[in-house]
Amino acid sequence: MAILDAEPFPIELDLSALGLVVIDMQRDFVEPGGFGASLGNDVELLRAIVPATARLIDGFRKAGLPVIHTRECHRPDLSDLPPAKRDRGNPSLRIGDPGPMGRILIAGEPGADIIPELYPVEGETVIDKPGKGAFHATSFGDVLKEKGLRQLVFAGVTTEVCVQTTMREANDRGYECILATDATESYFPAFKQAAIEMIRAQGAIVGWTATTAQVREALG
Ligand code: C5J
Repeated sequence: MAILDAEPFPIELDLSALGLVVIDMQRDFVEPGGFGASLGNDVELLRAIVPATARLIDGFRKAGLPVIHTRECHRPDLSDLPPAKRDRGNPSLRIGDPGPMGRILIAGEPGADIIPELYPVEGETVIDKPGKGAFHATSFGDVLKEKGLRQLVFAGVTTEVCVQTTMREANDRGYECILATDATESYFPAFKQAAIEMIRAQGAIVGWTATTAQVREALG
């Protein structure tokens, strides 16, 4: 057992049941020419968390603890893409359209893959998810059970969409969830801040927050 100096209060970590979930650190969200940029966002904001996320991943790898990566992406035939998702908003490129990094958010295309700096190593699980949350239409829940995990540290993008959705879904399923505040980012800094405050509110209603340094310290 180790104590993580988290907010809104410290949490005891069970290192035999702790894993890291890195959400959607894909080229389509973090690099120019992808889905995030097509929505008019400044992807540089998201790139800024790459060093902290790399340190977090490194800490889990060195501690021999599981790292699970997710990718938001769809089948090439778009059979798992509801029209309500494809047609929302007014992006310059829609999901499935050809872009500079291949078809936007399509499994197997270069843009849908994880950025090289944070690329999974052999043995790490990668979950392709068609939704914002990682549990919907995936094996994520089964993978967590198979690995015997009860506590999850979350990193990735974007804080208030796929990260927060997955964290809340995990919280409802009984997992203790911790958001690594410097290893997550939003295209809207105010949304990130609000998400962090929501998580910490009301006595950790949907989890805890901690910095990468605090998590690494607790990993020993
Ligand atoms: C979004 C995500 N924001 N990974 N996806 O569309 O948060």
